[in-house]
Amino acid sequence: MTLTLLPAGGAVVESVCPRRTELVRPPVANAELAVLVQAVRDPPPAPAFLDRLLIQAQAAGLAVVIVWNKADLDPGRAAELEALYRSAGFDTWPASTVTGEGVPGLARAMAGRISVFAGPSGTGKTSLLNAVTEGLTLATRAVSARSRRGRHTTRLTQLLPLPGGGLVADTPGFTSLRLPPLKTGELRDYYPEFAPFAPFCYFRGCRHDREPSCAVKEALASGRIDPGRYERYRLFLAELDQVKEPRLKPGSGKDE
Ligand SMILES: Nc1nc2c(ncn2[C@@H]2O[C@H](COP(=O)(O)OP(=O)(O)OP(=O)(O)O)[C@@H](O)[C@H]2O)c(=O)[nH]1
Ligand SMILES: [Mg+2]
Ligand SMILES: [Zn+2]
Repeated sequence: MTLTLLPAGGAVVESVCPRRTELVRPPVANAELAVLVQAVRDPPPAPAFLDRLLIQAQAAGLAVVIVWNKADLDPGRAAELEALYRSAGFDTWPASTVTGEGVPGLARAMAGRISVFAGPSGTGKTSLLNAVTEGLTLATRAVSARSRRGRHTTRLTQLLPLPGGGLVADTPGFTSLRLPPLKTGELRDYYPEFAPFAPFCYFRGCRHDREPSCAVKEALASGRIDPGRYERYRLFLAELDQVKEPRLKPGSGKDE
């Protein structure tokens, strides 16, 4: 959007730029990369929320990276979480604003692009942004000593220029997110770990739910797909089903 400020106050919208991408939460248009920040501890990882963010960002056409921040507090856990989401097909790494681990990689991922940070309060989004941007000192605040949760320090979404080119939106933390309005048959597209197996399912339109001879469920049974990710996938399927679609009737054919 281009605005012209009027001398008497107020502004006129001169033009509205096309929206190439659009996220509902955080409400940011035209971002190319979603940087999804989770802490390994304080606050604890929130996998169901992370999976919702992954679905939203991919469905909106953004590239995604997952950063496991505060790796200094539990390096072993950071490595586990990285391995889990890497084997699911995502670009992910541990980070720490205390040791500096993962910060150069983040700077490289963001260079020359429009990025948006998203994650729960207190995970260190603003701290990471300060770490990648020399001279930037946005306010950060310790998590509550009692609840180990963030204190909603960042209150506004703001777009900042990066020193090496590119823009980044720091955003307020949040922890709940509705799924985008997908058909149940579209949800599987946002699970890269299903892709190698899906062609071997008996039903071409298999949702990897209750269908027989499902290669994804076979991969799950043999430990090649993470059970937590799969379980949340099924909960999301049920959620989408409830929102809009009537259940398919039995016997609707091989190409359902
Ligand atoms: N141990 C450790 N603490 C960190 C790290 N990164 C950030 N913190 C601390 O975590 C607390 C929260 O950091 P913020 O950057 O304010 O978190 P945020 O995600 O921006 O939080 P909101 O603005 O509320 O959404 C601060 O006390 C930081 O110093 C880290 O890598 N390791
Ligand atoms: Mg913040
Ligand atoms: Zn299947």
